[in-house]
Amino acid sequence: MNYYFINGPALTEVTERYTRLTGTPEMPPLWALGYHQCRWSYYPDSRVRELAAAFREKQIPCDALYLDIDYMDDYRVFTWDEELFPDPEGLIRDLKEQGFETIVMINPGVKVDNDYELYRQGRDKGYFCTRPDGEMVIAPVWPPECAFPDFTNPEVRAWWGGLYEDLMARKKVSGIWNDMNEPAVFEVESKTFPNHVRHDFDGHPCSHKKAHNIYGMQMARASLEGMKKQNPDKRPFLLTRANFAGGQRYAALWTGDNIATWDHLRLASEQSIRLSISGYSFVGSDVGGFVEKPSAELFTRWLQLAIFHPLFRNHTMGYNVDGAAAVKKEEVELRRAQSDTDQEPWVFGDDHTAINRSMIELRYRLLHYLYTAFYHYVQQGTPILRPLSYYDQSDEQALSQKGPFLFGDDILVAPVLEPGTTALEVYFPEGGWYDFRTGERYEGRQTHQVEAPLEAIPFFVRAGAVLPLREVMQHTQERALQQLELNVYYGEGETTSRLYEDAGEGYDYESGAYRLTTFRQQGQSDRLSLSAEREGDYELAYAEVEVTILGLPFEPSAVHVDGRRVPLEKTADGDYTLYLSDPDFKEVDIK
Ligand code: MIG
Repeated sequence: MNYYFINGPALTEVTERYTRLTGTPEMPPLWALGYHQCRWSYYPDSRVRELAAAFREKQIPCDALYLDIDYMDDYRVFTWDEELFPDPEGLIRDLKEQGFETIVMINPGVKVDNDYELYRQGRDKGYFCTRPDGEMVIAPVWPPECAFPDFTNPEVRAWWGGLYEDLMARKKVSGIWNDMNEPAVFEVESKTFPNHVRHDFDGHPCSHKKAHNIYGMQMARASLEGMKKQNPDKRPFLLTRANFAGGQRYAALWTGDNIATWDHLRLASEQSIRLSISGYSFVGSDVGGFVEKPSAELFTRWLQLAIFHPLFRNHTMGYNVDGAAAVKKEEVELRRAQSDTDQEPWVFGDDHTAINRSMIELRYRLLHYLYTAFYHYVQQGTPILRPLSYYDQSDEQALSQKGPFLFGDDILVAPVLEPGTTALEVYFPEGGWYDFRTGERYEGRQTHQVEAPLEAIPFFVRAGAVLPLREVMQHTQERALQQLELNVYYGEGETTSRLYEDAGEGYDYESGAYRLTTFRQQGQSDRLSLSAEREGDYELAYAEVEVTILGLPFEPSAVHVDGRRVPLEKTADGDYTLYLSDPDFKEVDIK
């Protein structure tokens, strides 16, 4: 066993160095940071089309829809049920035209069936896991008898990766969801393989005792490599349930089957933060809870928390029975008629629909900011979610804070994790913090009471920060950006913030088509100057920048942008707005 000691001494640096040691992912496609809608399962295809239409009709932004196991023909991976989905290409194309990316599930268990080409290939080539006596491991998962590819064998990984050709290159799905890759096995107490199962382990044969923890990660690796090969110009999106240290290079992760309770809401927050400081930032929970149906209040609070989780996905088990052998489709339909387990953002009454819509819109407003935080994660290993102790580890009060957390460098989130909440006591670490909703400023190293009515999640922007805001769209690629908004939060002394932009898809950014802006703010009692330095040559779609200045401690008399005097408008809230027609501005000076 090798031990690594990492002496930051700053906590953020410990995570950064650990993450660089075990690896960072590539930039995700921008759409993958939008809102995702899932359930077990949307079928047949007409229901998926209705779902897509409902999002657009109700004007609730959404970028991705999922097909859970039922789209397959009798749970045979890499096949389609021809009755439920007679024309997958057509469906996926139509969804794409409406701005939805399709993500489909692929499990490791391969149905034992001599009429199934994939099974025959794996069996004949000896690609499935075996017992010490050389016999194949056969166990029940969705199909009653499954064989399991040995993903620890490089040849098997290459084979498995190649199987994605039809899904990726022909049917044009945008993402893959790997589930049950612990590997999960039904009807045994351990819920997984016995220890004696053999693995290739990249040419160093060993037992499952050694390979268990990396089995799921090697499946994700095989999937990602295959996806990249099929569509080399597109950024892949892969979601996995099982993974291991370093697996953040291959896939996003969700926290598994949770329950629609307030306890699990708190766990969703804690688990996501812990994963993030363990090098794994592309994480989130099943919003609303997987098992059972949340109350309207719990659902809204969950959605509000998840705005700040890099993976933003609503998922529920619907009418199915978890962990048991397959429930017959007719029975599922019967239960569907008898009970209501729908969990889309509009099923909790009109008041909640309006709140839920505005929360998802808020996520889309914050996408530039999240994308920039993701860029730092990819470049530096900087965790996107951090406990307050990461902000100031010399602050004892900050060390003991459990609820509030940091989202990127400049935002402090105070999630509501209890029913009936209307206000929260929030401890603020060093510095000044502006309530995003009202612009009110709170001083740090103190506890303040803040409003937390159902329709809003309290979050605060660091004094001195420049927060980019994106216009709301129904999906990330609805239209070219018309303008950029920048909220400048006055802060004393010098502060830096960054903004990363690129095409949000493809790899041109690797050859310079990106734009990294470093903003420097200098705040004095009678003057504010903001400079912008840029790197990269990505061509922006927008030509206008709207700058809003909040918290200015003096009455300004003159504003200059790159030496030229420009007008400043005072808003109803007492902030100041100026419009710049040159997104390449270098210097804003306010006196
Ligand atoms: O035994 O594919 O965690 O997200 O909906 C359940 C059905 C199998 C477990 C996953 C869940 C998914 C479900 N799967």
